[in-house]
Amino acid sequence: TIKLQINNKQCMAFPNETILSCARRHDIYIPTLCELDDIDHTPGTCRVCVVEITHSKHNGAQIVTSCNTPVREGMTVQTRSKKARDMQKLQVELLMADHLQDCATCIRHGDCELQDVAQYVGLTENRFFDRLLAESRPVDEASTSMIRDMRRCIRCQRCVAICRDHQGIDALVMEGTGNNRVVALRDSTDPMSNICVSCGQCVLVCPTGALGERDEIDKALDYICDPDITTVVQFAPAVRVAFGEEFGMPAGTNVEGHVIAACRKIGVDIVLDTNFAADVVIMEEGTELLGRLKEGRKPTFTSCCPAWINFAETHYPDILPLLSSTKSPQQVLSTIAKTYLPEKQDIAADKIRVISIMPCIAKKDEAARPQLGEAGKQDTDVVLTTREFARLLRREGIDLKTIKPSSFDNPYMSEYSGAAAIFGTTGGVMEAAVRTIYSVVNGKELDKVELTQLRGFEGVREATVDLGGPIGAVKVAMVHGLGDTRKLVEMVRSGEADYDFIEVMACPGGCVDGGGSLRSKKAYLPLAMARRETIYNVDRKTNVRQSHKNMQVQALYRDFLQAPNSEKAHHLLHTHYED
Ligand code: HC1
Ligand code: SF4
Repeated sequence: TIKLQINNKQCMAFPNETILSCARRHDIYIPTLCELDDIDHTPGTCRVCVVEITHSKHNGAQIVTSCNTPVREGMTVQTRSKKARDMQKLQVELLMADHLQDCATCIRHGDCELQDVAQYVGLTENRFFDRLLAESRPVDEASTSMIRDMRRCIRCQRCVAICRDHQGIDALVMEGTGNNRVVALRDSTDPMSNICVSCGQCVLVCPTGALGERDEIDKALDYICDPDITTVVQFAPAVRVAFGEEFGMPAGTNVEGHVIAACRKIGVDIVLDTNFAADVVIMEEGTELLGRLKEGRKPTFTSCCPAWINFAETHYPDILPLLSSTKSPQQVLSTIAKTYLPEKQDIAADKIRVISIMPCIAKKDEAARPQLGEAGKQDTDVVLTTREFARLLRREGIDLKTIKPSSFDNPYMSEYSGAAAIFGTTGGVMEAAVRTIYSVVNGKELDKVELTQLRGFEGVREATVDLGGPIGAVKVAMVHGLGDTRKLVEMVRSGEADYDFIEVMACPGGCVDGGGSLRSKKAYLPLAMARRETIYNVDRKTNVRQSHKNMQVQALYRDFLQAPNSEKAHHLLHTHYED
């Protein structure tokens, strides 16, 4: 080990450890902006982490960036000396000068890492205020789901790293020189060659408001406030366990009742649950899978993750026939809300608008797919990310923490099984499907409904499940994160992998850490475990743990759809993909 002093405190460091890392282990705070420990990203570009080395045998006194300067035996470091503080402040001032300073109009206002460091260094004026520099940089609004505002970019390149190293997409590059150096889509001159799949992982790590979803809060409010419109809100399995944090509740708090109450308070007419539709998806997808297994067609890929669909369509169009044709729960809910619900509740179908709250930005792409609407009208009218929903509640003056929780009251489309609840975490769709398929094949329920082999956090997990009857043992796998997905797809194409059924979630951890979730500053995916534990507990506490036992789902088939994969069900609940 190496001995050194930081702020007059004796510290022990590992060989080659950086000053920043050693300081952190000794609970000494140094401001950082570009650096992100969770993804091992220390490009040293923001220069906010400067500290003063007051003594070193090798180089003497100097100011250095602590994120990429290694410790040395006998070194003395000051992070809060006047010189260090002045230099940190100057760096932040320079960053601000090169950044659009219209903070109040920014999607990250009040939740921004640049604002945090500006406060930390005590920035009270900016001598280099010159917004013209930043204003000339591009705002890319070409995507349905996200906006890349390069006027707010500080060139930390976290987005470039996450897309390249973790998602394996490599859609982002640095382009231009000097003040006009920005992050751009690879081949940005040719929109047709866009390889971004809207997974939103780059948004989760962006420290400022440079990357964000396309904000549709006003569109939602327009519908909610229109007395002629019946607004239906649905919210995703993961939202209820990944939303309370925004309002100061512990990670993983189940705020289902709070979300329902908040929706009613802002004037939503009908609150439904995406979980209900997840049960319907299992009925459709399970039946489809069983049919394919009987025909010997394999593997079948799940199709509820829209960034995965974007990925398959753009990167591996030859595998599209392997994808389940069942629409995602979001789309199933919207379709049923506009067909079945009007029959049951005497509402004019053409007056219904569906707003969904999703931990995902690719769901905005999904909602806009032409094949998921009728006569040019989207089935899902507005998709709000979890972040947008939080901003909407703040705009309406609602504090989730103080609201009295409520419960679902719709008798047709709000009940859900434990199988639906676990859709929100990776492996959940697979587990839910196995529970129902086993029952269909054997006429009895599985003894042990929890498929614990699929519940780790490794990128690819697999299990062999005995479905009994003529089907017998099947090999199933689940993969999350697009880097591992690419590897698995390559193995399927080369014949190296012989799975029967594969669940894919584009975001590491699945929807509990989707690209539309709340952003955790200076961290990447730290809350997934707490959120998924709550989801598993919801499943354990739910009376009904299999989709086919959901009474409202049974009523839907009895009164409306006839049977899973019936002609009507096929027409309403299935889709196709296009390369
Ligand atoms: Fe998901 Fe899904 S689980 S895709 O991860 O199949 O977003 O939560 O809503 O549609 O149900 C997301 C979550 C979500 C769909 C469901
Ligand atoms: Fe890459 Fe996903 Fe961001 Fe697109 S949304 S640039 S694929 S990380």
